[in-house]
Amino acid sequence: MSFHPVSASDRYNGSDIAHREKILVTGGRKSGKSSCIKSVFQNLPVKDVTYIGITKKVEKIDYDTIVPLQIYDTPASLDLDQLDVPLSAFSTLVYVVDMQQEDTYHEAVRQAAHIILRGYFANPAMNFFVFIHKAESLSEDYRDENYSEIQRALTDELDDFHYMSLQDYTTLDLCDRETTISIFNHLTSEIKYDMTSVHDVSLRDAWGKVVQGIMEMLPAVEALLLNFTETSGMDNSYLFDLRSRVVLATDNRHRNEATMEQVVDYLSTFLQFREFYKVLRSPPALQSPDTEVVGKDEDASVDKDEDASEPRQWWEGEDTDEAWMTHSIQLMPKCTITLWQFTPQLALVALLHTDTWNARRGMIEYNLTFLRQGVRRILIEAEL
Ligand SMILES: Nc1nc2c(ncn2[C@@H]2O[C@H](COP(=O)(O)OP(=O)(O)OP(=O)(O)O)[C@@H](O)[C@H]2O)c(=O)[nH]1
Ligand SMILES: [Mg+2]
Repeated sequence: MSFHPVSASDRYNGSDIAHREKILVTGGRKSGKSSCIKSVFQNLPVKDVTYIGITKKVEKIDYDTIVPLQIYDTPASLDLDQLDVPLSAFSTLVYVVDMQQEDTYHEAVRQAAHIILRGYFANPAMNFFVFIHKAESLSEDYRDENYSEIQRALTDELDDFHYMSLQDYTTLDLCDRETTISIFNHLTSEIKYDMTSVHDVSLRDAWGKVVQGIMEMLPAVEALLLNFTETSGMDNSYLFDLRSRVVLATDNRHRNEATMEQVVDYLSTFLQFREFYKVLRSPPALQSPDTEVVGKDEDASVDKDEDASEPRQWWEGEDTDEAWMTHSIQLMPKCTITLWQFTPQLALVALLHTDTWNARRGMIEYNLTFLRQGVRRILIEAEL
């Protein structure tokens, strides 16, 4: 068993920030914006989110995964015109609403409608997500009620919005009722809502949808996963980003939260042994998650310049004879979970019947070779 280590030179050539997909994270004061980003993409332990502190200026978090990302963590008092790039540069907007703060819903919803409309005028293809956050803090009934209420309130706000107040930001004629109705219809069908909490799998699930929304290669990867899962007699398969534990693609069958939770828990537990693999392997050592994530600041540019002197993609310099990391464990008498690393960043996790695994392991691993090659080819082509 061996683990392909992630070294600085294995990473995407991230120095070209213009090619990063930009995600703008906004929301009210203390709604949980920084927690949502840092607990997933900077591996901040959940117990430490209370100590994050107020975000006073925009912080950019570069994250290398299937698509290189640049996530903007913003202060509550964000002025959209003061960003260092035009709003049109963002492919995705995530608005975080604190589900606990009923007294500020109205303000949050009003601000969300305004920001979403500005985003739409700047880039009509922008993806919109609303994280209705801190869900675990409310009882189940109350939580579902608030979740629906916030969605209803934002829809009403977009319906009643004084569109003409934003005329300076678009060439569309906002005096025309038909135009505003079509904007409203577009946004109500495009805005995706997720109930999230740093305390469970829901936040990673929501981020998975965000990243999937910007993966042009998603349908091709999903088709390969579906084919593999069906021909191998598996129940479910998930392509994970290893560091963030965000799902980048699935076979999209029998998907449910309990299974997701089980798979993410397994992966989290398994990844605690990363350092163990590091000891087994000779250098270059596996980097710790914190050092892999680079905030855009002066120090970071020094590292990046060193990388830039010898730009390498993740597939370059790989020893093709080296075995990929793989692992399997019988969770319950009838259920086995298996993991195969595909690239330094990605791993496939699959759930299947223990009988199937015992009887067909050879065939499954044979099929897997083709799946791995197929996924890697799609990713390499997307990079070139
Ligand atoms: N119960 C609960 N509390 C959370 C959750 N996420 C964040 N918090 C708490 O919410 C508070 C604010 O979190 P931050 O991530 O700093 O919020 P923010 O939106 O970045 O805040 P500002 O940058 O100051 O606007 C902290 O005390 C967190 O502990 C969650 O999922 N559940
Ligand atoms: Mg913050």
